[in-house]
Amino acid sequence: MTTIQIIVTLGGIALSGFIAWFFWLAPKGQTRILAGKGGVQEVAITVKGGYTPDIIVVKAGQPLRMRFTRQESSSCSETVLFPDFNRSAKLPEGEEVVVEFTPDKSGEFGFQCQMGMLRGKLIVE
Ligand SMILES: [Cu+2]
Repeated sequence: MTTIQIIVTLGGIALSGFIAWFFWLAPKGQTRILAGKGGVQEVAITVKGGYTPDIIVVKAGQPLRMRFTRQESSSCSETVLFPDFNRSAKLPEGEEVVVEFTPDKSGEFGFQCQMGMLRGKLIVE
């Protein structure tokens, strides 16, 4: 084989590996939050029939600021609860509500509306 053929073959293998990873192995639906200026991990969450994004990946030990905006009048979603962090917040329709705390333990922690019908997950690494 010539050098060119070897490069093309290796390139092909790398490409199919990437495609396999992309379609089958890459985590789906997770939103990874990176700390911005001041070291705060900040994310805007829309509440409308659910939480968007609903699976949020953050780092432990860095402040987390979640800006909730509820875009519906259904009473189901008017309160969001973080039972593992002892936090809850009322979400008036159309208003931005900030929930802020520093996740200090790693693991997966759910958040939800009062009745547990809407659910999201905080993954702390
Ligand atoms: Cu509910």
